[in-house]
Amino acid sequence: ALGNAGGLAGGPAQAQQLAEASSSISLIPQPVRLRAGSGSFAITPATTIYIDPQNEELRAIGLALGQQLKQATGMQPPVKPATVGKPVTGGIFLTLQRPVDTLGAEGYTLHVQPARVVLAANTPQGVFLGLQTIGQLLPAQRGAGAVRLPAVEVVDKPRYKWRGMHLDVSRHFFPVEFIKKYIDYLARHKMNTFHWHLTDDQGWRIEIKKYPRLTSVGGWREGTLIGHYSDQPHRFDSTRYGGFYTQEQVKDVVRYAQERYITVVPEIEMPGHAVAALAAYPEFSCTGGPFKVERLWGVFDDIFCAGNEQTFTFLQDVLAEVMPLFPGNIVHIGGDEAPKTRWHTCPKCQARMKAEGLQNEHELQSYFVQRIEKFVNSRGKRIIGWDEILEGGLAPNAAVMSWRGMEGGVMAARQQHNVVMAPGSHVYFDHAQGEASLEPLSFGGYLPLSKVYSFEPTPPTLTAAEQTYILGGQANIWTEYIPSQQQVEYMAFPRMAALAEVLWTPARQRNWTSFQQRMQQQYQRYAAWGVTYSRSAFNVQP
Ligand code: TNX
Repeated sequence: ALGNAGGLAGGPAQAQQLAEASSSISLIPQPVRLRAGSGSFAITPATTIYIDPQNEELRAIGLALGQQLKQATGMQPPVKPATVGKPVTGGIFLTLQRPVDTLGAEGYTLHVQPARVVLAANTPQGVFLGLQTIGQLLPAQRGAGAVRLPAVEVVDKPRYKWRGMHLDVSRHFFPVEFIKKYIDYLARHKMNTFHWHLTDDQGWRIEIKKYPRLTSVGGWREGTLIGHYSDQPHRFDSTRYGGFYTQEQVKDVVRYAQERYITVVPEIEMPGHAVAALAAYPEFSCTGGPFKVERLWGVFDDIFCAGNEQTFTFLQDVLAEVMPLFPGNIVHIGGDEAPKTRWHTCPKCQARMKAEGLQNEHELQSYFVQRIEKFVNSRGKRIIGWDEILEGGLAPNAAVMSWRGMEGGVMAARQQHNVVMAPGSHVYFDHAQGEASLEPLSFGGYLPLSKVYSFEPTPPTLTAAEQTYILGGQANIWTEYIPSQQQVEYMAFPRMAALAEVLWTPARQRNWTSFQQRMQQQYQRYAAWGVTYSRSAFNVQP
């Protein structure tokens, strides 16, 4: 099905291009400042990685670099504390001792000289990000023997602080091993946020001890949709499809992400996209059910009941179990695509509206989100929601993830709320990236690499003060038509590379021609990592 998948033989012209590209410095994302020096640093059996003494976090990063070098060369350099006051020679020095104010928490400087390599940052996270740059100075091929890092001077820091990738594990489920791989890929692209879409109509994917039916019932659907989503009649096979993550597995993933300086943002959808939860606990709906975990895609009328006190108790119990698993300070509460059909005819919802003086069901949704926000805030965290949470009034401390274009984000920024831009027009990686006839079945929409590269997260219509509320951007991978790990990779790559550069590199330095050239080497890296990447960019005239 993945007709354009990478790893297939390219033409001779392309091979030639690849060979030339590999001898130059090809970094993605492009750093803020990059100056090629003369000569190179040779990695030999004598090369040592030095770190600031007594810094355990740097030690872990040093070990990671050692692994990286071992993969490239076959040799594993030792990690040793540097001697204070004595300059490192013949080694790679990771240090926090040359702080540069303007580089912030994620910036770094990297000096590769024939005598030494010095990677300096204000924080271990900055050092880790610089390590990704060193990784790209190494040849893509593994086990290359003795290698040389080209002399270079890099001064670098990200443009945005939210550089995210989302993955929907409800419509299709992906095991922990794949989630870790995905996190690795994010790290190598200097992304720092993983938005884990854990619940939806077609499956609840996180263990909640107080409500075991969420996963024993809500984690499984009877029959898997076969074939098209068009107007053809739907057919299902007879398998039971599903899965979920235990809390232990979630902790394991979060730890893994933390080691790579990636924040995991869990999403628990409410009040809509809740059919899997309602199949398990129909009493939290307006009608009482019964419901089945959905096997079709779409938007469904049965949502959490806003008139029922027990619904709030339930959702707070769920969040109380979820929040401690995630050290980051943001929880995604969904908020998108919640039809108000049931609320409109539900006596309890209508009574609630009357009692609270709410004019319409949008205000009832706002009431719903604000109650949840209060609870989340009381536990020291903040909420983010899809841009529908603007309707009926934004909760006081909520951030907005703008997906129906940029307008929601613009409105939120004007109200001095934080914003993450994820517009369907530019960063929906579930859309096809090449000529339709060559691509696997996907959601409608056409999103070639060049369009991702043209994404501008900060709307120029905002004032300078308003622009500071734009935290960054992210791409979403909804998996209705993405049943396999390989296909997730196919949809993610190479588009993640374009997004990474959009979110990291200063806007004025963005250059599509240069990016395409640098991508030649990135494709080689993908091949070496074993990534199923799309070659659609070769077939399509942007
Ligand atoms: C809309 S984007 C949704 C998802 C679907 C997606 C398909 C968003 C917040 N909601 O439930 O998977 O469209 O592209």
